[in-house]
Amino acid sequence: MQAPEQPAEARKKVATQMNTLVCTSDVTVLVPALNEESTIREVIERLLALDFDLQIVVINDGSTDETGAILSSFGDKIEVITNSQPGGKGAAIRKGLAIARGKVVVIQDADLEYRPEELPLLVKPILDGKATVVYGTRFAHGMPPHMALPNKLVNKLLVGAVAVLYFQKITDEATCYKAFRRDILVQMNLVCNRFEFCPEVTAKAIRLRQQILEVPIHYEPRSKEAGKKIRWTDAPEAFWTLLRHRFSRFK
Ligand SMILES: Nc1nc2c(ncn2[C@@H]2O[C@H](COP(=O)(O)OP(=O)(O)OP(=O)(O)O)[C@@H](O)[C@H]2O)c(=O)[nH]1
Ligand SMILES: [Mg+2]
Repeated sequence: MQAPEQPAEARKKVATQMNTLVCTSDVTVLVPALNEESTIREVIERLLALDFDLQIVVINDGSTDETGAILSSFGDKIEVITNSQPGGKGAAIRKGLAIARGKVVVIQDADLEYRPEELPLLVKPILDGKATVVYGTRFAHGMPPHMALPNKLVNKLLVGAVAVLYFQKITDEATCYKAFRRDILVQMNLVCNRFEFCPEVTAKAIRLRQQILEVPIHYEPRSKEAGKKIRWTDAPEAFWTLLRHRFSRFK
């Protein structure tokens, strides 16, 4: 099997977009949020405490709890996109990306599975020009002890699928903590709606010949009872997405 090819046209576009991008913040943080009243305030407060010129964009999709009210209390410190119906995490990220102004775009979930204080670990290599795509790996020191067995298994299989399909060795494909130089993410022309965001960006980053730099991060998994929305049905979708984007054309 041949290594995935980077479309020549895509390569050219990346180069030209770098010269024309409007970057008014160092970093745009996209926060997809669906009924996250128990954690959203703390997530935003901890993001605001970071020493970066941040644009924080929260995409609040059809939350029926206090998420919207809590977000309003931050006034113009953050930007909020509100939709009446949940459209999925991937669709939320696409909406947020449309108004992103940072040189770097990074995803922060609205729960506290990931520590906002670790965002600089992902963002700095891109701001310093040392990387274009950075993933926070949860598995640098083995599997997190509180992760459920099926999740451990799926994570292992996803990494295996990336190795087999794309000849790329990474340790954590499904991590939420992913940062991108914005022009690269825009170049991917994302089509995801739900949790296929992760496999789609992994596939397209590799197709665009971007080196994925991994940095170790901490992870505290939450349970379905605590609000986790991803379901086992998202696992086959993830594998299918990796396979589909291995061979499909994208502009
Ligand atoms: N705006 C929006 N956010 C969503 C939707 N579904 C999930 N989210 C948010 O996406 C984030 C991830 O959802 P989780 O349920 O924690 O799933 P997870 O297992 O952590 O999934 P990953 O982030 O892909 O690792 C959380 O902040 C959710 O609130 C949606 O339909 N719309
Ligand atoms: Mg989560």
